[in-house]
Amino acid sequence: MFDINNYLSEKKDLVDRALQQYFPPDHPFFGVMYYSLDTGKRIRPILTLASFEALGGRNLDVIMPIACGLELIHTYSLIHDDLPAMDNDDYRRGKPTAHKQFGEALAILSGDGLYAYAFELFSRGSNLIDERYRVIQTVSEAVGPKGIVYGQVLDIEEHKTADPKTLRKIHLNKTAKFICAPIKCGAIMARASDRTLAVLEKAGIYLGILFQYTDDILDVVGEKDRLGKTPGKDESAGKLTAPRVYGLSGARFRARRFAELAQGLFSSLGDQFVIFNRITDFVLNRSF
Ligand code: GRG
Repeated sequence: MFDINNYLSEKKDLVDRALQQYFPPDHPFFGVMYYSLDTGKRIRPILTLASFEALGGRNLDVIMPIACGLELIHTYSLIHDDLPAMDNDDYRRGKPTAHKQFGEALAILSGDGLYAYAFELFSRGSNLIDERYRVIQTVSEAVGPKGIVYGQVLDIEEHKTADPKTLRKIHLNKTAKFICAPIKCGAIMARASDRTLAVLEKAGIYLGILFQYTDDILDVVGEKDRLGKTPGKDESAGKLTAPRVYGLSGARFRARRFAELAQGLFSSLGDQFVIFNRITDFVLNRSF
């Protein structure tokens, strides 16, 4: 019987092994960069592998540098998000944040290094050049000023009122675009049609909004000290979160609705996308 937890754990192991290969211990700064990369659910690279495989992609050598590059960018964003000038967090992924471990300067540089190294990985390989170009275009849009950087700018503003439209803008830019982009990257590398990419674009955004809903909900009701995060920190810092705008049960209701919207679209792409419905269920019900 198919078990989503086994699936995620097998894919995570593959990603973890590939990441280790990209960070050989002989480089003097790779250890610092790898410190922050060392744990995590690996959801973004798994989404890339899943869409690549759903569309018939088989060659891991083609997709792994791209999947792992996305994890590098995600990790850079976490390191910078944790800095004193931003969220000022002491723990991330169950251990002291990079700036607590190495000081601010090296933390900033390790984020910068991960970000640039990701693009080196995206451009590795002498085949599928047009597809690689589209991957770079897709990722840079999702993580730049039209994506997570803008989301972060909105997120660190003080929000005196619980405005649903602003919440939607934060969720879309801070999180959803960079959940959607990995799905699209896998599809691009498998040479998906424009029609499939258009459906994945919408489904990926719904899945990404759902991802941030469950993150906001877990901030309120998650296990104490979830991987080092202080429960309720976001709400008490005046952040705009789904439970603050809609209440806990309203946020849960809407999360289920976003899951259904994503699943309807994934289902429309055929049986090979059923894995995305299981991943969506996992995101909806996750406890970490
Ligand atoms: C610094 C440009 C810049 C952006 C930061 C990533 C981010 C934007 C802020 C971190 C806080 C946050 C809640 C971001 C939304 C995305 C998100 C839910 C990140 C956590 O991702 P997971 O759950 O983490 O995939 P792991 O550790 O499992 O990889």
